[in-house]
Amino acid sequence: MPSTSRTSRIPRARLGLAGALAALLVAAGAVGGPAAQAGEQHRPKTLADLAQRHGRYFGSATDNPELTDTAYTTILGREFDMITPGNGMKWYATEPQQGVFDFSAGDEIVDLARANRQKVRAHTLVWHSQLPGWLTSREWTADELRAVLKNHIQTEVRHYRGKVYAWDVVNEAFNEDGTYRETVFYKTLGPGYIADSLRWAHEADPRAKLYLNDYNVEAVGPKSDAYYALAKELKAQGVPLHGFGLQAHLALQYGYPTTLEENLRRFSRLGLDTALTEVDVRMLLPATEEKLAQQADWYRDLTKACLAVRRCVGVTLWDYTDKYSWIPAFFPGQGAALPWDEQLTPKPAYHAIRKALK
Ligand code: 9MR
Repeated sequence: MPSTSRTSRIPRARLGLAGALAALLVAAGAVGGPAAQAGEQHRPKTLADLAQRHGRYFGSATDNPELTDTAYTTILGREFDMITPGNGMKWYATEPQQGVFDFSAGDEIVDLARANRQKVRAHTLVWHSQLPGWLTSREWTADELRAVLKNHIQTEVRHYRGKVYAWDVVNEAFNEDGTYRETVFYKTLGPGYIADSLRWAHEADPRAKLYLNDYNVEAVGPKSDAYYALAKELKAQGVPLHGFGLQAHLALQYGYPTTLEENLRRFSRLGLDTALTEVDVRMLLPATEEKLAQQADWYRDLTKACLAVRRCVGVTLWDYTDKYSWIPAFFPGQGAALPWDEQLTPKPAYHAIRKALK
């Protein structure tokens, strides 16, 4: 279970007693003026508050360009206790030239998290996508690429040491059929690049929870089976793997992954944390009342699946509002995937998540 600096992490019984006492004192006029009376006590519970009562977090991705939108950052800072940079910690951003590191985008998000007393899921160290040109535009020998990879991982992880809760160390390593994706890392270094990456990251920050992370792994099937087999092997070899991230980019037209809970549970049994790391539920546009209701049911069900499995530590939305969703640009004609609409108004999905967390 993640720890957090938020006051609501105080064990519930103590908080309950303290809260009751405070309420009594306020009611008796002993402490606080009108502002105190109108403030904290009547503050509606946020998704983070509700999730924390289950020992879980509720998070959102965010991205640097959005941070000038104060209506957006107000909700981001209020509702969530975990944030993830959507792009700022990726290789193209952090090592734009070989050996030249730029952590400004990631730092901005870590600083924001600190200001809002949120934790950070850091994303991502080793991925075939969003790599810098210097890496993709030439051939590497195994020795060269191993050195490049180790240096990238350790420099970045060391930079954020003690500042992030978890790392998506390797992202999207498998194909849909459960074979290894033929990335530059796999082709040059073989499958051992995954264990090596985990070991290097662990050396650089022994306290960070280290994850493998992928999409289309929510249901039991060839791709999640491949992760299950790999995780089992890595655990048996003593490789520092702590969690499995299920991105959960779902689409109404493809059906709900009904084996999600069973799948989470089998990874838990391996001694791993699990997390839903990039949740969105897209639909074919236009969004109708019916589709939004179905979407709400899916958000409810995935939240409940996480709550039902002890080692499922939390849920992260892949940004919280349709205003900043990646979906319309990648899947033309689809969208409306998140619990807040483009005007930052909560949708049925938001209320369904709240209900699931109660
Ligand atoms: O949200 C990210 C978007 O802004 C980028 O353009 C995109 C590029 O592929 O990556 C998005 O995030 C991805 C994440 O890093 C890994 N899983 C899939 C996400 C959606 O593409």
